[in-house]
Amino acid sequence: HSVEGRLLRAIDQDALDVEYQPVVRITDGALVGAEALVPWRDRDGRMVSPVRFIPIAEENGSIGRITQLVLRRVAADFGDVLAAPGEFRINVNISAADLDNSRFHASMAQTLDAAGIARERIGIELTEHSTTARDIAVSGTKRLRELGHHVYIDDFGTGYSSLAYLAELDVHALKIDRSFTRTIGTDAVKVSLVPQIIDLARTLGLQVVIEGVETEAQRDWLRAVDYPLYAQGWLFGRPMPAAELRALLNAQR
Ligand code: G
Ligand code: G
Ligand code: MN
Ligand code: NA
Repeated sequence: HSVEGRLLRAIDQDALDVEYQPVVRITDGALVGAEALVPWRDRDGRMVSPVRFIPIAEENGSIGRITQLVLRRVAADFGDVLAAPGEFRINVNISAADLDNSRFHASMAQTLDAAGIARERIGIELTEHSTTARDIAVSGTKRLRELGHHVYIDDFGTGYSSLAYLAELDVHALKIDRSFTRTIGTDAVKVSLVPQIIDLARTLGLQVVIEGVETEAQRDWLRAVDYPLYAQGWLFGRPMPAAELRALLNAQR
């Protein structure tokens, strides 16, 4: 059986895991949210990265079902927290193909409404991608924003978006890709780009999430930045099962 065949079977059997990576406020480490991720454990428990299987799912049209599966799981795992008053937010990744798909919008409405989850509590992450038709990205993100979602550009800095495009998309936040984070505190050329991206976000009035924070030195550098920053990374928590995230959440209250 091909990877594609096994992926389709995993979707059919609702056998994809959903894990949650904490998102914290950099100043005090407060848990403000989490990103839902799908680590697929193929046969023998082997991990297949989304980097490998998401493109397959986009190609064969099953990506919409993965997005639905993730949203349903988020509602099942954290519906009570998200339906109660609070700020805690869970982010899901969507594909450009979802934006253009009325079934995505309908099933998300149904899932969230059934669980009593307000749109504000679900963040939507969209990776900038060379093949995302610009008008679809602009109209699709506008629609999500108008519904109340927080919209994030994921992996910022690795894609193709121009400044004009960014202004036109009018998202809430940028997620700075971990390839930039890695260079904080080193002599690499890219080190200067993190302040530049933060300045850009400041100019555009966007929130910033720094991905891939692994060391205390990186965190300390980010703490010294004169702009409110949020972060994800192994220093704060790896992607974890829902029960573990819930324990973190309870410990904070
Ligand atoms: O977990 P890992 O580093 O392999 O994730 C790699 C990429 O896969 C990330 O950029 C992430 O946005 C993407 N990804 C993870 N889960 C999902 C998902 O449910 N849907 C989509 N479209 N992308 C996902
Ligand atoms: O959506 P996105 O591209 O951000 O996907 C997040 C991926 O990055 C997940 O697969 C997650 O396991 C991985 N990741 C999260 N935090 C870290 C980190 O601190 N270091 C590294 N190397 N990978 C991370
Ligand atoms: Mn993401
Ligand atoms: Na990312």
